[in-house]
Amino acid sequence: MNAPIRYIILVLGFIISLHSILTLTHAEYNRVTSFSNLTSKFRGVADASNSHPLPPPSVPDTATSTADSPKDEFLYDHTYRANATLLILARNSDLEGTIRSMREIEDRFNRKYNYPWVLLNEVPFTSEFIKRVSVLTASHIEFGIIPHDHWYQPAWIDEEKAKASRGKMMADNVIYGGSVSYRNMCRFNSGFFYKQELLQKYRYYWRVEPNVHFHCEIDFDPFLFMEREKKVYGFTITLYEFEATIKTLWKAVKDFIAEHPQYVAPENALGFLTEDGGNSYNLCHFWSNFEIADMDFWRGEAYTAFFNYLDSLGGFYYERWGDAPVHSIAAALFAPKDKLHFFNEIGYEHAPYTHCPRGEDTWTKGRCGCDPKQSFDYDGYSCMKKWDRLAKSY
Ligand SMILES: Nc1nc2c(ncn2[C@@H]2O[C@H](COP(=O)(O)OP(=O)(O)OP(=O)(O)O)[C@@H](O)[C@H]2O)c(=O)[nH]1
Ligand SMILES: *[C@@H]1O[C@H](CO)[C@@H](O)[C@H](O)[C@H]1NC(C)=O
Ligand SMILES: *[C@@H]1O[C@H](CO)[C@@H](O)[C@H](O)[C@H]1NC(C)=O
Ligand SMILES: [Mg+2]
Repeated sequence: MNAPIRYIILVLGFIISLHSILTLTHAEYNRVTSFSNLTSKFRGVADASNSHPLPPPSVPDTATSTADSPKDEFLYDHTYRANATLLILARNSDLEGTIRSMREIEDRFNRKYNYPWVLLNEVPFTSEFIKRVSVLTASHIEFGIIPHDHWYQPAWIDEEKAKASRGKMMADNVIYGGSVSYRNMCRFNSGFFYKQELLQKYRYYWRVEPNVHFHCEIDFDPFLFMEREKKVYGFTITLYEFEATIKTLWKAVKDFIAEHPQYVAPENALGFLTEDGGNSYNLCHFWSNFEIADMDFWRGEAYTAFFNYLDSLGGFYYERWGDAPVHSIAAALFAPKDKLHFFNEIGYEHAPYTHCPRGEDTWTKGRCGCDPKQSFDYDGYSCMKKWDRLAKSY
C-alpha cells in the first residue's frame, strides 16, 4: 500500500469513529444529521410525527393519464401517510381468498407503508376469520358490521317485480342475474360503504377483493399521489358492461342530468362513456373490484343526489345495476377528467383479467410477476382505447 492511500484510510477511519462517538454521546448531533432530518428538508415537511401532513406544494403536473411512475420524491416516502385505508368487503366464507389478497398487498406494498385496514361484512366476522386475517398485517385493522338498511333490499322495492326480473335474467343466462345478495352488494358498494362508521375518519380508500393479485412491487404511495394531485378516482382495468344488467341506467343518467345540469363538471370525461355525444352509453366503465378513490367525492352533493335518484328508481333490484358503471359514470361526469387516474404501475389481476404494467422500465422496476403480453389493456373487450382517446385530448 502506498503512502497517500494509507493516509486517506487513516483520515476516513478517524472521521467515522468521531461520527460514531458523537452519535452515541450527543443526542443533538444525532438529531441534526439523522437521515430523516436531512431528507425531510428536501420534502419541506416539518414534522415527521404527523401522519397526515398537508401535502407539500404541488409539483409540475403529472396529471396526464398516461403518466408513468410518479416522479415526485415525496411519493416514495414511507413515513408520511395519507388519510386513507385499505378496504375489503367479504363474507366469512371468503376467508382463504381474503388472506391471499391481503398477503399479496402487504408483501408488495403495505408492509412498507402501513396503511390501516377495514373489513366489512353484513354479518359479524367469526373469531376464526378475525384471527386469521389480523395476523397478516402489522397495521391497525378493524372489522365492521354493515347496518341492516345499508345492505338488504328495501321494503319499498316491489318484490314481485324484482323477482320477475331475476327470473328473466336467469333464463337469459345473465351472470348473477338470479342473485339478490349480489344486488345487495352492488347497491352497498354504490351508495353506502363510504357511510360506514369505521370509514368516517378516512378520505381515500383502496378497495381490495378476495382472490385478487398484485403482480408488482408498489414502491410509491398511491394514496399520497391521490391526495397530492387531488385525484378523485384511480383504476387499473376498464371494460364493457353487460348491457342486460343496466338496460335503463343511461336513461336515468340523462334524466338526472337534465334535472341537475349544475353537477356536470366542465372538462368532464363524457367522451369516455359515449360515441354519440351522450345520446347512448358505450358501456365502458372502470372495473371497480380495484378502486383507489376519494370518499369525499361520493359523500359530496352531486354523487349523493345522483345515488339517491338511481336508488329511488329501484334499478339495483329491478335490473342489476353494478357499482362499477354507477361509480364510473359519476366520476366521469361530475369530476373533471384530469381527476381520474390510470395506475399503470400497479400490476393487478381479478380473474379473468390482468393489467400488467406497460413499458419495459416500469415492469422491470416493479419486479412484476405478470406477463405484459397477457395484459388486458388492448384486448378487444377492454375500454383502454377509449380512455386513450380521451386522455389525448388534455
Ligand atoms: N359480506 C358480503 N360480501 C359479499 C357478498 N357478496 C359479495 N361480496 C363481496 O363483494 C365483492 C364482490 O363480490 P364478487 O363475488 O367478487 O363479485 P364480482 O367481482 O362481480 O364477481 P366474481 O369475483 O367474478 O365472482 C367481494 O369483495 C365479495 O367478497 C355478500 O353477500 N356478503
Ligand atoms: C433537524 O435539524 C434541526 C437543525 O438543523 C433541528 O433544529 C431539528 O430539531 C431537527 N429535527 C428533527 C426532526 O430531528
Ligand atoms: C380524513 O378525512 C376525513 C374525511 O374527509 C375527515 O373527516 C378527517 O378529519 C380527516 N382526518 C385527518 C387527520 O385529516
Ligand atoms: Mg370479485
